[in-house]
Amino acid sequence: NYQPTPEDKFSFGLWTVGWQGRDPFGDATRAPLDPAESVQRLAEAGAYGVTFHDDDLIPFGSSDTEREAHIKRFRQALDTTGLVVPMATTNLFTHPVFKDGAFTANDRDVRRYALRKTIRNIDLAVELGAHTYVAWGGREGAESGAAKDVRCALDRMKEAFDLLGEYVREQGYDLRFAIEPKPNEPRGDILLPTVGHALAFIERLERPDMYGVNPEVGHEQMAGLNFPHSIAQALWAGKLFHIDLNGQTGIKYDQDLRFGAGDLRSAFWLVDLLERGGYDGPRHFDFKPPRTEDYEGVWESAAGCMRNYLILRERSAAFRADPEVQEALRASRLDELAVPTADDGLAGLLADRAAYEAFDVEGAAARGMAFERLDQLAMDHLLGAR
Ligand code: GLT
Ligand code: MN
Ligand code: MN
Ligand code: MN
Repeated sequence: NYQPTPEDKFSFGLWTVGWQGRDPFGDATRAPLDPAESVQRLAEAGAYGVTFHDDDLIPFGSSDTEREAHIKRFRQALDTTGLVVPMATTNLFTHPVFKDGAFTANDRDVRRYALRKTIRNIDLAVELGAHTYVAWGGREGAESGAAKDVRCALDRMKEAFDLLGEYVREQGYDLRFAIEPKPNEPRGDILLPTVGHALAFIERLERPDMYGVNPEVGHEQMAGLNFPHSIAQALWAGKLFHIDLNGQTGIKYDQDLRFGAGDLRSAFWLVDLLERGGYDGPRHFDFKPPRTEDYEGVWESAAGCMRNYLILRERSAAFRADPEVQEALRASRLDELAVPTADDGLAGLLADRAAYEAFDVEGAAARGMAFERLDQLAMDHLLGAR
């Protein structure tokens, strides 16, 4: 049975099930969804958490009293359902003021406003119990060459994250930042386009420990990259602070399909990695139920995200437990990859005639790697044929 429970740590953004289906070519196909209802429905479906942008919860331009009323209603829904808020984030992309970016807008007043908007929502995030703060710089980028001095923009990006880190430190908050890369859309080219770019950027910050990444399946795949490989490197660096699960079919616009749709084999290897790789954070879905769906379809789509994760988790466990798979892994020498190349040190390596002078190059070149058998076993498990 693939019934999700809070122990599975599934969470959803308010903006996902609440997406009204507006796209660049068409109007909304669904009525607005009350955040309190989303909380209720997500809890009934077996999720444990809900996440939000400031503007998902408190419509942009609300007065202070309206703001308090929205927060109160949301809090009540959390209290009655037991849903938690593991993460929150800032909308720095919808309002026209952010058309040239937020932390890296050419206009200094816009950059200062973006920081204040973020800080205001950090306070709320912490009040609601969040420990992760996501930063997706969707508008940080350009459509043309001279429009953005990228080296200056990276200075401003660093300045922004350092200031936010300083604020969190000063307040004594238990909160870490997770930077979400994306290569393009809505800007022609976005800064920090991939997980690798973000990891390199983080090391230039004043307090690198406070920052990690929030990779999204479709965003790496839009750049033709192998998502499980990106996740493996983030885990290896100790930087997988959060994750956005969804589906994508190759290099095209950001589809945000439900998790499991799109590249299913990649989804299988992703779940296999997350479940074995020591990631214990939320399994967060950032998808958009297609605009063809009414609300019945929206809740089907949300349930499908969790169901597919659970099916893949079971398939991956079966794959790992299969004695034939274990034998195939040995035949492909995965155990040997785990052995250091020169635990005898540089001197040992240089003195070892078997490593070079007496090495049977042709013999080694002739060895098959047996990867096809291994991969077919994975395919059989994924398809439920074993
Ligand atoms: C927006 C974007 C997502 C980000 C969200 C966080 S909002 O929908 O497309 O990938 O994760 O700001
Ligand atoms: Mn995302
Ligand atoms: Mn996306
Ligand atoms: Mn998205």
